[in-house]
Amino acid sequence: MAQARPHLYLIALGSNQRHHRHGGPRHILQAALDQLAAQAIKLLAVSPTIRSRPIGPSQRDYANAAALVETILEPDALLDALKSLEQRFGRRRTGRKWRARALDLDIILWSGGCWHSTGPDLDIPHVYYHKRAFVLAPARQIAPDWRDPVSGHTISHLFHQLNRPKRLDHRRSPP
Ligand code: PH2
Ligand code: MG
Ligand code: MG
Repeated sequence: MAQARPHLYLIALGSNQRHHRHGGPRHILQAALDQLAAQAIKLLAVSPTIRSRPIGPSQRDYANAAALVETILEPDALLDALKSLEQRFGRRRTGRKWRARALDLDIILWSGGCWHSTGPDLDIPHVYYHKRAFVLAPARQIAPDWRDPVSGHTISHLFHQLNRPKRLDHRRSPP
């Protein structure tokens, strides 16, 4: 039987809570990567871990990283695998958006292009990633040339676009 062709994914990792066994956010990300690699999810590249200021209501800084992975799992099956890993790290689904979490694993890009599930569960490309330096900064270290299938821009371009100094708005009159 022919082997299913593996998919490539770019995954963003985040943590801003301690775990009773694994320790602080950096250790949690490392443990999560180890557990991904122990499943049928091959780590092709892992970025350095950065510390980032929280976006949203949570007060604690995050550890963020990105991983380029290869797997035969389709997007919805990979999402299930990532969700169960989040739960094993104590993540609870409370319905409250962006609360502090021990582990967040988001699918950002997929070699197959775009994916939209019927529910609100999964959109690839990730809806906000092009506005998030905590995703683009690690991602550009491992996949700078990966092109967003919607805009056609590379990760490297999106990162520079986000960090470009904002142009002054000359239409506004001085206060
Ligand atoms: N994740 C969020 C909301 N805010 N802020 C930072 N710095 N890093 C994150 O990973 C993060 C966030 C929702 O998933
Ligand atoms: Mg997230
Ligand atoms: Mg998430």
